[in-house]
Amino acid sequence: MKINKYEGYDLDALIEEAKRELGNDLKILSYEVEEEKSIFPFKKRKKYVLFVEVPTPEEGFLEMLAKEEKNEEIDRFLAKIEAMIDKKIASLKTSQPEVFPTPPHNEQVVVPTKEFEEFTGDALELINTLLKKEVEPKIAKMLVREACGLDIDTNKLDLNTTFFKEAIIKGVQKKIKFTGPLKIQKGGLKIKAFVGPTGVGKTTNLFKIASELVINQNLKVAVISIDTFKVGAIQQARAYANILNIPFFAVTDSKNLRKTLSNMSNIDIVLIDTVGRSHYDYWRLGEMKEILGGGNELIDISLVISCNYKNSEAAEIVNRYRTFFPINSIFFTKIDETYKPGILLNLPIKMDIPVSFISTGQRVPEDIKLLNPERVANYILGE
Ligand SMILES: Nc1nc2c(ncn2[C@@H]2O[C@H](COP(=O)(O)OP(=O)(O)O)[C@@H](O)[C@H]2O)c(=O)[nH]1
Ligand SMILES: [Mg+2]
Repeated sequence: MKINKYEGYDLDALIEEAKRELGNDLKILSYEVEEEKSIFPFKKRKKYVLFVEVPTPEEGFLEMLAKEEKNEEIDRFLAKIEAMIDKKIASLKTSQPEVFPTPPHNEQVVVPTKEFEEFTGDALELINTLLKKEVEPKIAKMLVREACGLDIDTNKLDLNTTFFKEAIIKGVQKKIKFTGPLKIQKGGLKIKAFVGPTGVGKTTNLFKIASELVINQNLKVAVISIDTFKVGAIQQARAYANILNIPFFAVTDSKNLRKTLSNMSNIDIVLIDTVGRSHYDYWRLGEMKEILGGGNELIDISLVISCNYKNSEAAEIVNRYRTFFPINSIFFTKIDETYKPGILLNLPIKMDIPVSFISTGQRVPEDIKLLNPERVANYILGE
């Protein structure tokens, strides 16, 4: 692989120069920012070094695919691998202990007496409330049971709490795991990556976290963007990193990730942003897995999911990502864009994955909250 190096004081100008030489479909490998030393502090300037891959005709297999060349051989091979992955996903699904039907999308949810005949009174009322928020029936029953006792008159289950909120908190405490705040030690290099579909809010929320760590916790943070395809996608992340004045690197392969990580001796936490792909895009996910796997260090992976996804869609996304990455936690976003946030209960319970944060709007850095049972209950009840 041939690499061109561009040095200068204006990063955008360097990118433009590289584009003029190598074409618009530029593949930036990495870039470095150096504070130029000067005896006059006010004369300090930032110097950028940009490394760009020079495209060659004999590219690797993945690059070839990236260009979407029509090649029957490759198409057949792809179809075969996709079938294998589908089979793997299907086996994962069947290994789930239960099947959870999705409730219909209508406002007027009537509790069918047969399905919920074990409940009475307020318990039934709460189930109705949960179904309206698109909590799946089995999940609703499972949660409400945790806050019930036997009503002697009817011999059925009724709430033993005064308020719905208390009942939901009880259920959530039993059924959902919470990661709690990020545990970062000064000097101990922690690596956290955000994966998930395009547009869910990975980049903006990564920088909400980065801001909190830099500004309030005084930690040394670096950001690495893994972009396996388009260069334009890193611009937004780079802009945020410049605002926070933290080191930012863009890498496109595992060797560079390893190299970049090995130079981070004085960093407390590295946040890795990935460029979202369709979860049906096996090749991009495969590439990303390869790059993330190249870091050697243990990477804590958060799957970012928008609360306005349909339940079935979200489950599908989790299953697909799970075949590629060990998902340590779910990071919910866009709670402000839905008034039926049943997904907050359905997904972590069905998938048995801990939950971490929730993004409550577009503002960086303030629109983010750590999830706990009380917050989940508030969002479900719309408080
Ligand atoms: N309403 C709302 N918008 C959000 C939230 N989080 C992110 N966004 C917006 O969603 C869009 C995509 O975000 P981005 O971070 O670029 O997504 P990415 O492709 O996953 O990196 C941006 O316009 C964000 O401002 C949220 O919690 N609520
Ligand atoms: Mg992004």
